[in-house]
Amino acid sequence: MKLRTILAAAAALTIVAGTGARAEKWDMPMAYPASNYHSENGAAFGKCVKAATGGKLDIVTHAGGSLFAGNDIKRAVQTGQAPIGERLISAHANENPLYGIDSIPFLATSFEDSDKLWKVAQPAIAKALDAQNLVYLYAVPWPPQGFYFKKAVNSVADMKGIKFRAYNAATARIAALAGMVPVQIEAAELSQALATGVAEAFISSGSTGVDSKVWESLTHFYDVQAWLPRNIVFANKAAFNALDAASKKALTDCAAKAATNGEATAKALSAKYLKTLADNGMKVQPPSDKLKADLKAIGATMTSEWVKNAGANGKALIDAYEK
Ligand code: PCA
Repeated sequence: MKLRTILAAAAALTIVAGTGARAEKWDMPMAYPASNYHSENGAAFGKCVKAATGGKLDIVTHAGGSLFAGNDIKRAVQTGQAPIGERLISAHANENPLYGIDSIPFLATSFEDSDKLWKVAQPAIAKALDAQNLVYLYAVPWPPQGFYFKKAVNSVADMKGIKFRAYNAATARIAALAGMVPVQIEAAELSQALATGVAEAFISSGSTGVDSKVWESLTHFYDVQAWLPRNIVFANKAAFNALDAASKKALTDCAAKAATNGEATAKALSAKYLKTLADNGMKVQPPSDKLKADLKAIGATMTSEWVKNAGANGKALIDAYEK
């Protein structure tokens, strides 16, 4: 076991003696910077739970992958090394295609459509998480995903050979279909990867572009609005079940608030992030018609691949969404 893992396991078991009543401390690993709205929302969620339980359940967030790296958070919570955590769920689409439903290119491209899709998909995703020893608490979308490059790109042909940072299977597949070279990199390592040339381009929200100060390495942002992926906050099932009824209710009530507040913040910040990119000298623009058409074709390929992979259940969700 890595030291970080051992420390996390020890922290997860820490029982803090409160004033009279026993208080329990839950360490909550998160992957994105403390200043990111997902992380701030997670911290507010923790405060909400602490207040609602009269201090009995103290959720302490650890942003930036400081407790577990993004890719390790889900397993850590599944195995009880952490009682709760936040993870970009589409990064686990290799375990279950349903986890990638929010990253099907051009299926749900606005906050409204993303909500519609999530309403349809959330029960199935919560069930899949339950089968993996996880209790679904809340999900918050990222703003729409656009392309970052260090040159003008007006067609998929212009992307050929570029080293493309991927954060899930869908982003790696886009790279492959566009003739680029995918390289999986956590958001926490993105700035460095761009600075050293390990990656030269990526797809993400304005939020992550601003967090990573990408204008230090890249020049062009294309607002293609491919999809809005979600971070999910989940708890370890045994840890959740060990709570008393009032604490469970506090968790789910605060989770509902966090879902609403997190998404409202994402919406409010969406355009501001793109303005920040532009203010720092990036060319922020819509895609050319040719690029749009090329990407649409890639999207069609990926949609049929997803449906094939996800089977009848997946297809039923898409049909329900499109109804
Ligand atoms: N930011 C995260 C995932 C999606 C997003 O907008 C990232 O780039 O890692």
